[in-house]
Amino acid sequence: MKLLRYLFILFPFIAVSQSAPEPYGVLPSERQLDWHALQTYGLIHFTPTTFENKEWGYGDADPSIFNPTDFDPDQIVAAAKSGGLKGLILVAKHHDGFCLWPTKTTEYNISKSPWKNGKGDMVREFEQACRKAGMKFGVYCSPWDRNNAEYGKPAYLETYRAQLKELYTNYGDLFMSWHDGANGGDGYYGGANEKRKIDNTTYYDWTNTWENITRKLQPSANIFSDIGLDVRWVGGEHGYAAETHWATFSPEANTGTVPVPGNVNTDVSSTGTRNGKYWMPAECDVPLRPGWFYHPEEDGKEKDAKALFELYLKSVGRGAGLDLGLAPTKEGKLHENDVKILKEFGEMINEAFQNDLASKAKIKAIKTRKGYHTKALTDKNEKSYWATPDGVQKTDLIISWKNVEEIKYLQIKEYIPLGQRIDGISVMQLKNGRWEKVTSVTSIGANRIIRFEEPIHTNKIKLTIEAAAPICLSQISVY
Ligand code: FUL
Repeated sequence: MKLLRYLFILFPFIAVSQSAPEPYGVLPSERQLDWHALQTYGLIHFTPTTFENKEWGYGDADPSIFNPTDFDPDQIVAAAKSGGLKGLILVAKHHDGFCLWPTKTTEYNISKSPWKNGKGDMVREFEQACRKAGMKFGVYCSPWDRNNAEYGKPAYLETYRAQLKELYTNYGDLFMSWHDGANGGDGYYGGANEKRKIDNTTYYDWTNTWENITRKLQPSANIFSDIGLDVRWVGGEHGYAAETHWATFSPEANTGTVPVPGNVNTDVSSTGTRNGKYWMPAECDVPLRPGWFYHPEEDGKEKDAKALFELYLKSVGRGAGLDLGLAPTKEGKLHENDVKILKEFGEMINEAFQNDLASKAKIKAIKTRKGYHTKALTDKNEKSYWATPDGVQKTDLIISWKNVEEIKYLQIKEYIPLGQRIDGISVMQLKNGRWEKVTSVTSIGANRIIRFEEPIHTNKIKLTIEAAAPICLSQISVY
């Protein structure tokens, strides 16, 4: 205490930090913050459906067809990693009902296949390959099961829940439990070969499954579906979010009044809801190839690295996540085209965002909260942030350099633990001694990458930021 008093006498100008800004609106959980940090990950489809050369197995494929001759999870994981993917979700069971692990819940599983003489566990092998490479691991277990005789009846729900429990208890911490909304229709159903309809808003009783099974057994797994709970579906499989993407979302019902899984108006999922009820950012899922499964006739029709980079800017660059579908061939590895594309995609990202001009810039804010300096914007520490004083919801940040720089991208990150606060930013450049507008954007959130249509050449940029509460930014990068 004494020392502090002396310091004040000696340096009366030392300002005491102000308290942190009050949080604004709904906030992300720790598990969602971890998800935001990943940005890109992959989704692997590899089941008997691959061997049938179909997109949706009917549920009648003989397990004997599942026999990859050169299964190489390390090759798949390494290729994904070279593309900058930070985790992989394995489709442990697709709509055909075949379980890639030796489950006790159904005979229709990997132990009945010739692969490793029925002694294999593909979920385990993918999991271990991911862990070895420092990648996160998650699972997708399709609720629609075209093999199960009980599908559509209450008994099947117990089977499905038992499958989730097995996946949640035997494969370590999962970063995601992925759930899709394709439900009911025709199928094998234990030989019935018929059409079965279910009411997907009630049949799966998702609230109980997620609260009592997923949250209890995998508290750090993000639950993905059309209605979250943690991450919402973007509403299409094209791989991008709307220009304005709010991480907050108030789901609207498609029909009736209650928005539950399977009854969400996905037209609003891409944009989300400003000041929405839940923190529920969008995931943009999209396959690298035309389909989710490998089809030899689609060799050469993969998205190229440039197309993936575009999707990256329109998903990750809008504060959403990118979930890229990867489809191993019948051999059990990725096709050489896919490997090459992933590598090029990773290189493109590294090249575009390697030389951060903000680190050698001077950043001046018109208004700064005491103790929340602009140097936090370039310290590469997500936990530190620059903020404005209470009552200041609009201010300018000026970024300047000694010399004129060529600028293609501007990256801005809000300090989201305190909520999504910014409504919009307008960007100006100094040109011939005058401020000239370059562009303006709306939502910022976890990450916004602004690409200038043409690279700009200037030694000064001005950002005019408007927010619904004092502004909190954790990072500014310029490339
Ligand atoms: C959809 C499924 O119907 C597709 O087959 C695929 O698995 C995709 C990722 O999700 O809902």
